[in-house]
Amino acid sequence: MKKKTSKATRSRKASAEDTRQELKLKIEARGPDPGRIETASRALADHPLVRESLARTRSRLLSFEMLEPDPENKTARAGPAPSAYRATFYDYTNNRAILVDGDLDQPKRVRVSESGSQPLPTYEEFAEAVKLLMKDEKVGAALRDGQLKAYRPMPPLIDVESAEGRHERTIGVGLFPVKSDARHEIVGSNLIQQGVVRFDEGAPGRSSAIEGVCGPDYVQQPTTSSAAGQVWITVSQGGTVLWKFLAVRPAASSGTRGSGVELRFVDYRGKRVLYRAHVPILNVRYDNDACGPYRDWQNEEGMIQANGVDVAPGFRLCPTPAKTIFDTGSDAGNFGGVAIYVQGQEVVLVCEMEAGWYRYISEWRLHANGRIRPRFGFSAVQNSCVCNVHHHHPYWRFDFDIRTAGHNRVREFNDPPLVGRSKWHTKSFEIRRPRNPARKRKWRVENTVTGEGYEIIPGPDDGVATTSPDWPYGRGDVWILRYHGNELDDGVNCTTGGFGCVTEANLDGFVNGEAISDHDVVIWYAGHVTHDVAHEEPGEFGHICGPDLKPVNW
Ligand SMILES: [Cu+2]
Repeated sequence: MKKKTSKATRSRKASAEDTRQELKLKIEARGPDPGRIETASRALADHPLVRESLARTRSRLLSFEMLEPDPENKTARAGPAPSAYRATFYDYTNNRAILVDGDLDQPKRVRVSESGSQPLPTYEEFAEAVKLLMKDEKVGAALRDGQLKAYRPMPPLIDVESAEGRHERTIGVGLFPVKSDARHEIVGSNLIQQGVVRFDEGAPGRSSAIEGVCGPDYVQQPTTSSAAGQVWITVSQGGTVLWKFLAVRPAASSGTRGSGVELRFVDYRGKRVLYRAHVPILNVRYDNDACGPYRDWQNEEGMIQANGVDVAPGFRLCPTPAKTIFDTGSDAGNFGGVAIYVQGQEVVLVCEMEAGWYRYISEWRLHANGRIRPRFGFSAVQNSCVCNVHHHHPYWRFDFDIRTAGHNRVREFNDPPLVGRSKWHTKSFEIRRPRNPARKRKWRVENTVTGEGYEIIPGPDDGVATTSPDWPYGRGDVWILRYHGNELDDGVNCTTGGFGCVTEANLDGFVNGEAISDHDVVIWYAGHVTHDVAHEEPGEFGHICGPDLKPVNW
């Protein structure tokens, strides 16, 4: 009884505090206007140059992306959103991608080029691939009458060589038996020959489809992998502005394969903390290479449960916390995009992303006290691969600009000290550093002129690359680099190993001896998370990791 009273008192006290210090959000959409993009992308098919390229072909618009200046130009101010775009069509008649580069402000001027590269399939293209399978004499009937359920597997594209040695566009489709004794398999839907590719082993190499599967059921709902959407978020408390930053939805995020929920121009109490913070690299390695390894992508938004008001394309402001697959154990949702909500003294941004059967959570938590908790979560819907022990590796890129882009330096803390008595020492040149929990190792980025700084404190679940069972796949824990506008990601654009596809993070090449003290610095921070589905607690649907970023002398 006594316990109950004290609990009630505590909660009354807490709620009084919360009302007094309630966080207020102001959200403003940053262009371009979705209507304008829609109009431009529709008009594109009628442009004479595009018509010439796609005349008498079977084709589809795969993506329409707004482009940022490349390389990044930091001296440009955060003005209006860029108006340059790239539209990617796939021409199935000639098995090639058609790239159309243009500018919303100059609708008549476009540049058309062709490419032999294979863009990642979209949800709509996958749906087309399934439709094609429905016509197949072997699997078609079972798919049509619901004995087989189609799902999105890894890898998303299957290597099928044409007579001249080129890859024919072939979409991977998982076929899972429902109330039938049909075989579980992963097939290819060849959109060039319009036929089905099957494998003796039941799945293409580096993948698996056997009787045993792990993870919640796949729910076929649309995803979004390219769409504009960014918002300015201002967080204030009692009339004081605490946070101001730009949030970019995964479907509009930077990098070769997206970056998850991306934050830009992050200011705390009117002072710049980060120029850009994102996750441009994500990969997974299986023990004994049971499947994969896979390089993932972080631009495909899936569904979560989020009730609230849509404040901009891809953003929903919610009065209560949004729920992802980690909370519900369900793949279904009522919203695809980034949910924003306040939880206690934190503002939370969260989005669930899909890559094949994987479900990833990209989350940012910004506390009234200046603490930032970047988080990444790993889950999956039913498939045969994830029943095997595997290791997920997200790589955050933190482009700190403490007060200014330049005049930043990084110091490392070790307790016990590495040498002598000093627990702090300055990093003078670019370097890769291991996390070392035994020395309570952490890092501090600070402005050498004004003294403010932010600490990067490793999280308890972030792992250590060298002790991860898949070492050296993870490559490292922390890279401290001089800033370069053309080093926003490592440029890898393939999914699975072999055929010249190296899925490992390729960051070591950026470490080439440049001085970093009193300069513009960037920190890459990797997580190494072992996922063993067989040992998950009931109600546990994956793992979450991430460091804490904490202000000092602010
Ligand atoms: Cu996993």
